[in-house]
Amino acid sequence: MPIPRILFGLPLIAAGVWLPAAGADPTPAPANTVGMDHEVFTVKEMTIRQGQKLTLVNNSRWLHIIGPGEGGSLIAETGNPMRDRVLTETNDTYTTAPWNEPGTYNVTCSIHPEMTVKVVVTPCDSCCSPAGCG
Ligand SMILES: [Cu+2]
Repeated sequence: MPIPRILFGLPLIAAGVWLPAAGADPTPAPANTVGMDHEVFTVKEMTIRQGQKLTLVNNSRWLHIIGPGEGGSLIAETGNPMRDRVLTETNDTYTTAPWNEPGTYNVTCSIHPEMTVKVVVTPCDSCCSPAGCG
């Protein structure tokens, strides 16, 4: 009696599920960045000044597909410089374009709907332009 082919695939599936949990943890995300652990951003909210960029760091061994939106739904937002979804792998870093419009925005992960970080962009004072505000 031949051995069913599925029995050869099961160990590979099990390895794909459990191997990311093995080994040393990746380096934590630096200060003033948004880290990504397994199924969570390391902060719930990040405040930046108008004209600043935002850096997101995947400090987990799991993939994340991040973009504008909330609760795992990627939806373009007016004023949110993230236009497309971005795939981040272990130790990967992504820096957005400048956030030029003051307001409150959301960034989420389409793989992990629990992952949403609020980005608050505060306006520059009248003393400086957005380029010099950072
Ligand atoms: Cu994710």
